[in-house]
Amino acid sequence: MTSTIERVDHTSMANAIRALAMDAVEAAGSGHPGMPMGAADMATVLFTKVMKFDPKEPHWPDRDRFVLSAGHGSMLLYALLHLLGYEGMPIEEIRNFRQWGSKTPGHPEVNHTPGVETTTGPLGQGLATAVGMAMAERSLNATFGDDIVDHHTYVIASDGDLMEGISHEAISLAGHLKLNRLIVLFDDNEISIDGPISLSESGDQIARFEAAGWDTVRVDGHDPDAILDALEAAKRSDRPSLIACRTIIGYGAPKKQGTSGAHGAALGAEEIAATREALGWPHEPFEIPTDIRDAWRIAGLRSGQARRAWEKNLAELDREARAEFERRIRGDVTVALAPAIAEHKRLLAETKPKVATRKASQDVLEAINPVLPETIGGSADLTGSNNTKTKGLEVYDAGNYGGRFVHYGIREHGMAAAMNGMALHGGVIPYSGTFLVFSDYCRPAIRLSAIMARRVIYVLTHDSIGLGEDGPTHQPVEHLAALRAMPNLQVFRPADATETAECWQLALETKDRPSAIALTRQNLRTLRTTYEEQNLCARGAYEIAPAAGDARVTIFASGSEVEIGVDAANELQKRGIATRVVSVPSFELFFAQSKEYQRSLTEGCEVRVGIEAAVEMGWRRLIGEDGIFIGMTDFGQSAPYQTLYEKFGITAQAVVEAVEARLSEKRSEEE
Ligand SMILES: Cc1ncc(C[n+]2csc(CCOP(=O)(O)OP(=O)(O)O)c2C)c(N)n1
Repeated sequence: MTSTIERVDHTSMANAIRALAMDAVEAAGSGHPGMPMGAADMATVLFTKVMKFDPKEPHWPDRDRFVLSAGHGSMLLYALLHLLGYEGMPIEEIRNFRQWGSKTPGHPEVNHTPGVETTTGPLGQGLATAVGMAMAERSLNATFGDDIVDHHTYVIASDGDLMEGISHEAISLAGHLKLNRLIVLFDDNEISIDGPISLSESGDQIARFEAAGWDTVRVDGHDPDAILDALEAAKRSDRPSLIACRTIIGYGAPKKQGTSGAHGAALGAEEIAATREALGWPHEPFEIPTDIRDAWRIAGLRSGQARRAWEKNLAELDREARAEFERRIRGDVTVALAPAIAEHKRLLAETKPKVATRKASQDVLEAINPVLPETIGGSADLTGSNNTKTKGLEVYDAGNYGGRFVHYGIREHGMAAAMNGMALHGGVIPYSGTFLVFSDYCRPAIRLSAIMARRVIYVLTHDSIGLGEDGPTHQPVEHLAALRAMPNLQVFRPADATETAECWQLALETKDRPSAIALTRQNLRTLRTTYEEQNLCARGAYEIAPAAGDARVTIFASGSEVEIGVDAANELQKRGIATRVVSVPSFELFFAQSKEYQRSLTEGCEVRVGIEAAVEMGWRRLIGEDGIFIGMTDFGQSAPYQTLYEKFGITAQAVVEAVEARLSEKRSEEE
């Protein structure tokens, strides 16, 4: 039993969070006071008694991770960071909640606010991201041992987090993998925006988690002793743990607590005055009494010794292991990667394989994985189709966290979010596969990879009607455009084995952006027949086949359609029309080149053509309003792929005819 004094201290400390949350939301005129006020007790116990972290070193690799999955309750996290003494979190930042340029945006953003581990806001994502953090922790632990990697991932999740579909994927994956370092505190307040949860939910969350293989317990979320006991028990469990904390949303606000009125709006001056009264918190807005502030600061110092001990452990590692750990945490790959890619490209120039780019991707991964032991591959149950597993990669599972291949199951969304968690955790580089068409199932998590600027690599195979008989449900047509529309995502569509190797190199060397690599099911011939040391794909688009003479036509094409472009150019040149072919493995990288370089690819051209077995959206920027686009205008069909290309008119002959027709139109206009 804790003494009365300690108990009073806990309450005062929790009330400091409540007061900051309600006052900051009031000052901003918007925000969510209810969640932080309700979850203040569990957060106080977690951060003052359980978690290992050091506000002076927010990036200490062996810190416990904390994920506020209910990102709308951001003031909970900001109040904690302020009270614990994180640098860059003075009281002014709390006063500036939700304002331009503040460190306290509406929802927590990683990279922006020290101490924030992941961007949250889209409900369910934080929980699923935390699964990846817990996976990465076990993976690194398997390599570097308990002295270097030994921490937990804690989550506060709300009703909304657990109602979202992604939570199913996340909790079943975590249960299957027995991620016992993952501990979820469920802010079980039975309220969401529309009112009581009973309006839309009659399930049993505890039973659901149990069915997924978790340890579960229900506690009073305002009883610090019960919360602490549950957390201590969870740390001893051999399974992931759910602690359902029954709380009252807006705890302390006499009229609004326990109602959806406390969820997402300022409480109002009158209710705030009444809350101060009810909580026994007579202090001015944003004023924290010294003794309470000191208690929080002392809590922030709790792990200083643990961190220093860890630093000693790291210093005592043998030189090689230590350098490797530090390299992995920095995320540097180039020294090992560049020679492996160069050697692989030399081999391709000799063998000139005719392979699908998904197979070419596997071949280059065979060269990459042995030199980059930090890669963790996977597939959403399409391992044999995505070709993401290489020789010697053991399966990552509960019995072998040293494995580097994850069978994610048919959980694309959970997989993508888990990869975000791994990339955020650091020390590992996640890549994993599904069909391009199912990038839609990953999209909310891909968007977060892009917002968070993390190196997550999406291997997206079966990238067009070229997949053939599976038909329109499996044939992506709008997905490349949709992915290219996303800021900060690199979308690659390589045309042959050499381009595939170069795109992989670019994806791995780009530390601060996710990449999607679109790959074919069907075989493609080698178009890059000579070895070039330079990574030509780095320019996004480059001349892959020069014109015989001054080019009158430029054909831009990506992926499997580059060979159609080359065939069309050969035919046009036979007919006396000089044509260059430009391969476009990445729009984003091309548009980042100088205007001069961009223009050089169409210099002197009368006609520009774009070929991609997908919708036109985005292509006009390359080919202009009067360019010819050869691609898809509707969903595909079920048939052998050669038939589909014929029937949809994506052929060299169609290109030749369109170009000739355009040139003769132009001639007659001139006459
Ligand atoms: C994917 C997604 N859908 C909708 C929202 C908008 N939204 C924010 S909070 C919320 C309801 C939250 O209810 P709950 O999770 O119980 O949080 P609490 O009311 O306890 O704060 C909704 C629908 C969102 N943030 N993310």
